[in-house]
Amino acid sequence: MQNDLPIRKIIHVDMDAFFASVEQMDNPELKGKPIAVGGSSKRGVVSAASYEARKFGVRSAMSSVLAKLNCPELIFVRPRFSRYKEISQKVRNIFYDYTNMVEPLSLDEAYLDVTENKKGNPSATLLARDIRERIFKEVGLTASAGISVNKFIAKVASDYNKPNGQKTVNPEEVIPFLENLDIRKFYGIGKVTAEKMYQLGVFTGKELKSKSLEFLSKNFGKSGKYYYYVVRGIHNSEVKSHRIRKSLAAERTFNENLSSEIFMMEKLNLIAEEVSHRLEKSKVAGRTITLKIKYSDFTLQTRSKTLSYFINDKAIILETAKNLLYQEKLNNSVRLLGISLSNLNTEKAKKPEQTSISVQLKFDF
Ligand code: DCP
Ligand code: CA
Ligand code: CA
Repeated sequence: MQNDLPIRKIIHVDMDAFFASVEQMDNPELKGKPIAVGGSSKRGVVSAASYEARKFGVRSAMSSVLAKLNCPELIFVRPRFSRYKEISQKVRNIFYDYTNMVEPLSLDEAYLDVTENKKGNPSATLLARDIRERIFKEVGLTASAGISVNKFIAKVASDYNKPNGQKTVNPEEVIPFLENLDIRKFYGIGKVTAEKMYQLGVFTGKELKSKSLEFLSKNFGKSGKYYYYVVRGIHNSEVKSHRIRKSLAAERTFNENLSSEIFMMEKLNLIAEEVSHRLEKSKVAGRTITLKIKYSDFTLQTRSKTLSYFINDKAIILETAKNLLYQEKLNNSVRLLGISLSNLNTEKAKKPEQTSISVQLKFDF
């Protein structure tokens, strides 16, 4: 089925109602309610709908006006992309505890190749369960997963038991799974293509499989070839992990803006501990310590110090971060503190850099 290639173990993880779930988590008043993330104005569109809102037919990409008609109780919430990115990063860091072969597709989903994995666990199904559990415990959100022999099937399968579920398509189940699959569920087949398939009498994988390569190429161009092979369980695209870890960071956003030094020290202590713990776990050390300070007016400041040796030790990280914090007066009360270690010993050696301060304006967009 996979030609001569060894069977791979691929997990596709996708967060449930991502933007909407983040908003419900951060604002308990929204829990259990139909909400839509997006603008409520005449020209607004829904980015994400909570599962409560979906019962009323509210969907992503729907106009806000129509959404409100479908669901008069609908509550609109403005998107906060920086928060979604922050959570996305946390989720990704969990993935990297399992494998370095992680290919993010968007903020809320990624492919993982766990054929070889850092846990030495041969069961991709159990790994997926573990990953989802950790996301829930550490981030507070639910995710769904698909597990199979290639990216295409894993992606399709992650939708199967959504939300908060997972589906494994074992090697021997691949062919029947694809044959029974509704053509609309094929990843890469949108509404327009599905319509065209219908007109050609193709409604399921089985019917798609009955068409020749020539026929599909003639009707769908280059994509025809892709359809021809994926429906036969052949999809050799690798999980493309672009990232070699360049830095490792931890940060905390505070519910209230901090101006007291005692509180900041307490937080810094926790953050240093987390960074150090993660460095040890990943078996890396770094030479550059960067302190990130986000002020209550959302301006962002980073201050860093490069040492002449590699460290992963909490005491030194904390000491350096403290010095950086005291190095210059704070501009305002603080809403976020973070520490990152870069110049990791997994990279090629570089020249030591000067202590630097950079201030940049950053808007949440
Ligand atoms: N998104 C968007 N506009 C769209 C589709 C999605 O802004 N037209 C954003 C909001 C979603 C996020 O991307 O929360 C992830 O998109 P998904 O398609 O994965 O949908 P959800 O995560 O919202 O729901 P599901 O539980 O079905 O995955
Ligand atoms: Ca999702
Ligand atoms: Ca998604």
